[in-house]
Amino acid sequence: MPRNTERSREIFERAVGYLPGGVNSPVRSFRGVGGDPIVVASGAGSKLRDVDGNEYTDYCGSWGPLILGHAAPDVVSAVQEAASRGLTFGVATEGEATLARLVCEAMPSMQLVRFVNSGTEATMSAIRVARGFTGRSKIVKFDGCYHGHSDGLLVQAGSGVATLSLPDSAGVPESYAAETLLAPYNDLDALTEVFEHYGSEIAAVIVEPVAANMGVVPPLEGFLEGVRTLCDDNGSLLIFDEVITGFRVGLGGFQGAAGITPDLTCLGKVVGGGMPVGAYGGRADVMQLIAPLGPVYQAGTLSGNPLTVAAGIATLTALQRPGFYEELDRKTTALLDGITNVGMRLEVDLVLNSVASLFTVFFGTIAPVDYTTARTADAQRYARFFHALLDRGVYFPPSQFEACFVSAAHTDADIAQTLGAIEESLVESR
Ligand code: KE4
Repeated sequence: MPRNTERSREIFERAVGYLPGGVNSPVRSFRGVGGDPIVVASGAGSKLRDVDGNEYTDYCGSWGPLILGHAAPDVVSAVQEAASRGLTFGVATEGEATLARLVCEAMPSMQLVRFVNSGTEATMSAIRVARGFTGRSKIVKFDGCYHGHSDGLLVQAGSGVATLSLPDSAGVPESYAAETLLAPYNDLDALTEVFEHYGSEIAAVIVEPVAANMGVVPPLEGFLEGVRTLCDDNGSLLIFDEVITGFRVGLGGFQGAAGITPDLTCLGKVVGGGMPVGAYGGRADVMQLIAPLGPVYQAGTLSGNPLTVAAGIATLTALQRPGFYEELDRKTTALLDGITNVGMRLEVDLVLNSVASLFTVFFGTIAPVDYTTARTADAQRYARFFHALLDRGVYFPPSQFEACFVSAAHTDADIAQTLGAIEESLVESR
């Protein structure tokens, strides 16, 4: 029985008249999978409900923040209580210090932390303070990693490794892009070559410790340790972009799980419990350069706002409950084992990359280790699979090159229903 999409279509057509592409963030337009986007009316637990009344088990989770699921009662009531006392003051509040303490206690490498309103702001600011601290201008990022949309991070590879990058978006001056160097993810030889050419000019390397914006691509054994060593040997700072992995893979982030200490860390998503958030922090001697203490300027009207802080405190408090992550991992393992088994039984070429409750189903035979191998995945097959799932009440991210998320709100019954939908969708999308 085809889904009724009448109201979604009607509302989206109106939105297109006022919003570029009808959306406030490109990936919501379904351009990656084709077809008309759904328009959501509400969420509760593991479920999304669209304006036509269709219900979906949600594995996109608003791209990562919703580790507790939609409208988690403790989070909603914390936000409602905070809102009843005022939405914003532009003055220091106790909650900011409380959330900062929870973050610094969870990730000891973050000796000081500053809250902002998006992951983009967090990475942009971390890069600025790294440049201020080192007095250097170049930064290194990895192909396929995404750190938000600040100018210097929207770049594509130049003619080869150790060449200056080129803009990957209109509106980014070549001069800005030229301050960014690129290397393939998981490729220490290439990064070594970049440092051989530019080591003394490199302020920082920024890396997703688990890449999740080319689909999920975990670090190979020794990769992150090698990046740490190259930074140390060249006087550059190491920035972990844990906007996705922070509080997702464990209370201590991926740095806690891997036992690697970055100089700076960027957070977002989970730390704000679904409210607009970003955070950056790290070594005190670096963060003390941030205004008003030092010469690196960064500011924000709604940074650390009471509602985000209330949602963040409620969320991190829930994450501290004994067994939280073990239960999340148990459910994720049940889902992934099920997908693997049905894929084998149906003889479908699919590969699962996963870390904790983060995973991607790649259609292909190669387990991606970098952007080049990730792009060999069959995005058209994924698009057909996505829509077949949608028709069966399961919402995966509308792109082959994004991550799926399991939340504490997903039940064993959800997992079982999802596996049935996946089996039928794999057959339908051949
Ligand atoms: P925001 O500015 O979107 O809050 O965060 C930027 C960002 C930074 N670092 C990492 C590792 C990220 O994944 C992101 C944003 N993630 C994307 C999806 N993977 C957000 C979805 C969107 O752009 O609408």
